[in-house]
Amino acid sequence: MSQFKRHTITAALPYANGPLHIGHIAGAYLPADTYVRFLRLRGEDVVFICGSDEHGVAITLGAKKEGVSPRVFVDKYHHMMKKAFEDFGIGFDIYSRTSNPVHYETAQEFFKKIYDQNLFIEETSDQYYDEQEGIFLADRYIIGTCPNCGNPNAYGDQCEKCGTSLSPRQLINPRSTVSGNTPVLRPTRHWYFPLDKFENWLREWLIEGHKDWKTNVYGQCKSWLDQGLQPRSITRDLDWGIPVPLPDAEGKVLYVWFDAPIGYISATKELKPNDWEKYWKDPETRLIHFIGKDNIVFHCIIFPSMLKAAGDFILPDNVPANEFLNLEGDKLSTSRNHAVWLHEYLHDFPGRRDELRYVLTSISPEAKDADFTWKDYQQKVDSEMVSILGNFVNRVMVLTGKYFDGKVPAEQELPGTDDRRKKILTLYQQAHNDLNQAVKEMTACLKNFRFREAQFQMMNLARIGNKFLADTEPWKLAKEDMEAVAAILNYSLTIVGNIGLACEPFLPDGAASIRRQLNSDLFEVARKQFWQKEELVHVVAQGAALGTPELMYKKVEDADIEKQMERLRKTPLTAVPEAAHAVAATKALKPEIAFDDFSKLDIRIGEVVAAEKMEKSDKLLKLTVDDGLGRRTILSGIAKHYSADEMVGRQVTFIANLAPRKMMGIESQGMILMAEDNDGKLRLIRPTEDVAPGSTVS
Ligand code: B3M
Ligand code: ZN
Repeated sequence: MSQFKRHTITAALPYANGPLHIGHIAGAYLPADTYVRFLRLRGEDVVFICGSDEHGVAITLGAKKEGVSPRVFVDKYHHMMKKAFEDFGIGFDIYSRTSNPVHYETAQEFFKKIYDQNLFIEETSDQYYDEQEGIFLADRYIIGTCPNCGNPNAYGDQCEKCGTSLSPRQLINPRSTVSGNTPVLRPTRHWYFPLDKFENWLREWLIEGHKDWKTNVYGQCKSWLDQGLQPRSITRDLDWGIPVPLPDAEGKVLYVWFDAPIGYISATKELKPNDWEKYWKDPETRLIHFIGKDNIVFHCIIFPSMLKAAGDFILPDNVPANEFLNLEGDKLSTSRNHAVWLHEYLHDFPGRRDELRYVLTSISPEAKDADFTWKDYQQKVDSEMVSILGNFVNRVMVLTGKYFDGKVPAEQELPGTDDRRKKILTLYQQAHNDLNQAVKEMTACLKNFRFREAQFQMMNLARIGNKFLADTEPWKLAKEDMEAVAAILNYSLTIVGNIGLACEPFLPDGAASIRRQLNSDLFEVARKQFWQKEELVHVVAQGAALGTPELMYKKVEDADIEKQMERLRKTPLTAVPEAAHAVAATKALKPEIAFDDFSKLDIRIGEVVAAEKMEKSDKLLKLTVDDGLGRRTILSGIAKHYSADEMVGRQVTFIANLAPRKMMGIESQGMILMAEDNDGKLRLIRPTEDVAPGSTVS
C-alpha cells in the first residue's frame, strides 16, 4: 500500500428506492468504513465516496408503486439513507446523489468522450413494447420464463434464481410487469458499448494482472470473460434519467449502469472541485470499490472498460466484493419486509452502534454467504463485547482506582529472583509476545480486507489482557508486594490503551470511551506510533490521573431480542406490494376515494387558547380552539401524548365540519388531526410556520 500516495475509496451507490438494511451495511458500507478508518489512522490521504443511485427501473417502478413522481420518490429515500448512514457513523467524505447537476454534466461528458472516438455502435433493433402503457420494456419492466432454469419470473436483465444475466429477447413467454400484457416488438434505436473489443485487454489487465483479488471476485470475472463478451446497450427509452447528449436522441436516457459508477467521479468533483482529478487520474492514487457480489461485473469488467475507453483515468486496484447476508436463515427481502432496517435498529437500540458493527463484522460474508440471527447478536454482545472487552477494561480501571487512587502506577523492573516475581515476569513476557503477534496479524488482515479475522485479533488483545490478570492475580499480591501490583496494573493499563487504539476502525464509540477513561495526554502520539509500527506502544504516563470508569457495553435483554423476533414473525410470508417496505409495518392503504369525497372535508388550522384534562378519562383533553370565527370546544384523545399545559398556544389542524359528538357529557365540535406512528405514538400536525387561525387546508 505504501507505493500509493493517496486512496479513492468508493462504496456502491445504493438505489434510492427503500431504506437501508443490515445486508447493505454488511455487504459494502461497514467494510469500507472500517478500511477507511484504518487508512486514516495510518495517516493516508483518503477520499471516501458514496451517494444515492437515483436512476433506472428500480426508481421508476418504485415511484409508480408508491404513486408518486420519481423526483419525490428519490428525495424521500435519499434523505432517509443519508440520515441513517450519518446516525450509524459511516464516515463518508461525501454522500452525494446522481440527480445532481454536476453528475449530469460529468456523465454526459463521459459519454461524449467515448462517442467522439466513434466507439459506440448505434443500432436500431426490435424491442418489446407495451402498447397499453406506451413504453419500451427493458430490464425489470419485463418478466418471463428463464431459458436457463425455467424460473417463470425471471427479469429482462437477470434471472434472480440462477443468476444468469439475460436480455428481454431471451425470455420465454414475456410479460410486461407494468400491465401484465404480452408485449409486441417495435423498432427502437440505441447506443451500444463494444465490450467485446475490450476482451483482450481485460484478460491482460484483470486475469493476468489481478490474481491478488479475492477468489469470489476473480472467479466471477474469469467466468464472464470465458463466456465471451458482447456489446451492451447503454441507453434506454425512459423519461427519467440523464438525457443522451446528442442532437437526435429525444426520449433516450443513459442506462443507469452507465451513469451510476460515473457518480463516484461526480461526487469527488463535488467534494474537491479544484483537485478532484488527482483522485481519478494520478497513477499514484489507489482506487478501491467496496460492493456486494451482485455488482461485480459492473465494477470489474464494464466500468473499467469505460474508464479505459474514456482515457486518462486510473483503474480499480482492488474490488473486495462481499457475498450476501441472510437473516434468520432466510434471504433478506425488502418486499417481504424480512429485514433488519438500519434506522429501526438505531431507534430500538440507541447508543448501540458498536454492537451492530461488531456483530456484522464478526459474521462478515467475506468468502461465503453468512447468516445474522438475533440470538447470535445477543450472544456475541454478551459473551464477547461485555464479558471480554468491557470487562477487562473495567477491571483494570477499578483495580487502579482501588490500589492507586485512580493514578497510573509506576512502571517497574521487578528485580528479584523469588519464584513469585519470576512467574510474573514470565507471564508478562508471554503476554507481550502474544499481544504484539495479535497486533501484527490484525494489521495484516486489515490490509488484505479480512475484517472478520482482523476484528478477532483485536478482540484477542482483550483476551490476552484478561488472561494476564487472571494469571498474575494482583488482588492477591496487594498485601505483600505492591511493587508487583504496580507493575501488573501499569502494564494492564498499557494493554487497555492499546485496545483503545486497535479498536478504532471497528468500534469507534468504544474507542472513544477508552480514551475518556484513560484520559491520557499521550494518546495522539501513541496512536500514530501504533499504526505505523504495528506493535504495542506507550499510552499512559506514570502518575497521570485516569478518567472515570465507564461500562462500555451492556448485556442485551431477552425482551429486546424477543421483540425483534416477534416483528420478523409477524411480517407476511408472501410478498406484499413494494410500497409496504417504505416504513416497516406501515398500515395498509384504505380503498381509493373520489376527489369529491375528499373535498367534502373542511380541514382548518386553529389555535388552542385553553386546555384541561377531562376528569375520569386518562385519554381525553378538552381543548378550546380559536377557529378564526370564534371559539369551539374539541375533545381529543391525546392526553397520553401531550399535557394540557403543552397544548396551550399551539396551532392544530382539525376537521371543522364533522358532526358534533357528545363524549362524557361534553359536546366535541370537531376533530384534531394527528400523525400516528407504528407504535401508536401520536404527534400533532401543524403548519411549519404559524398561520392565521381559520386558515383552510387543502
Ligand atoms: N445501485 C445497485 C445496488 O444498489 C446499484 C449500485 C451502483 S454502484 C455504482 O445494488
Ligand atoms: Zn434462471
